[in-house]
Amino acid sequence: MAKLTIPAQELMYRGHAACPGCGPALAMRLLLKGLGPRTILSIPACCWTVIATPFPTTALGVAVLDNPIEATGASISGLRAAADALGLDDVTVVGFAGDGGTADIGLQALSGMLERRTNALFVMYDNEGYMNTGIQRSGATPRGAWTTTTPVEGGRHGKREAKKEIMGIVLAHHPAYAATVNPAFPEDFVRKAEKARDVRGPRFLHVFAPCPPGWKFSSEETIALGRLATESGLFPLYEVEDGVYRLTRKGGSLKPVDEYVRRQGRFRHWSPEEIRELGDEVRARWEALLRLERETAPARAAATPVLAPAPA
Ligand SMILES: Cc1ncc(C[n+]2csc(CCOP(=O)(O)OP(=O)(O)O)c2C)c(N)n1
Repeated sequence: MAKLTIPAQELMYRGHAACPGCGPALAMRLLLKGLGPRTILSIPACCWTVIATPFPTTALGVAVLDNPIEATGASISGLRAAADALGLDDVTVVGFAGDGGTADIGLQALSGMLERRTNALFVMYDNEGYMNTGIQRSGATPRGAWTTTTPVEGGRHGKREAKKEIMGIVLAHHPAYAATVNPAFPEDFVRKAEKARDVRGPRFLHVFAPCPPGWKFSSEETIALGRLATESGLFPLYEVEDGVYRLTRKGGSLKPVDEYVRRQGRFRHWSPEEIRELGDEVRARWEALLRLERETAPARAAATPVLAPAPA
């Protein structure tokens, strides 16, 4: 059997306030296993502020700063400058925000941090909605999903617009490192967190983070749903380092998206036709990713056998 490579040290403790089966809670646990104790977290208003830090308690074994929802990118730029001024070179400065605080309300501060090449890591946990304030739609909510602000009644059919592609937005800033991670694949997650700790420059992780109350599935299914999301191509696992794409999980054919959709109450109103359309979309995106991997692969000169010149 393959050797487990997940560090034993826990930096997220019992007594936190997350819901049972919370994807963002698993995300934090695995992230800190990869990053280790020399980490400073900046967390904006989101579920995680409530989970970790009802003053004067904390469920985290690292330093935490609460910041306004739009300011995470600016906050970690300031923290990095302060850490550098104090000579704390070994400290990893991390922004940890929901999809609303990253892809919508926090987008300009994130863009600024990436563009200034701030030496810090921004982590977006994607529970696909403004969950802390009562399951409102965000830019990252998928098309057709029910939320409290995209109802399914009176001829309405959930969110009309497509999910915002945060990786595309981030990659347009040419970060030093960006990757997708999913708590259902913990070893891949921790390896990428370790890499995100060690690379210098602006770094980004996009975390798949199922939300049982928001997506309407039962809390013991978080990992099963996570596996389905990646195995059916909805949430591919890949990393981009200095512009080179690498899929970190592939092989075999993609599973149909049906089971992923059918397991969640937020998609209960979908017709078979809509599920088929999603399947087509997902396959097209998967093919595009495979193409990017091929096109950005470093030249394989070293692998090409070179014939020694014939003796004179
Ligand atoms: C400027 C501003 N607008 C709105 C809010 C209210 N608010 C607090 S948490 C939150 C939801 C954040 O959603 P997201 O970032 O996706 O994280 P999640 O709650 O899903 O964990 C909102 C809208 C706020 N704190 N500040």
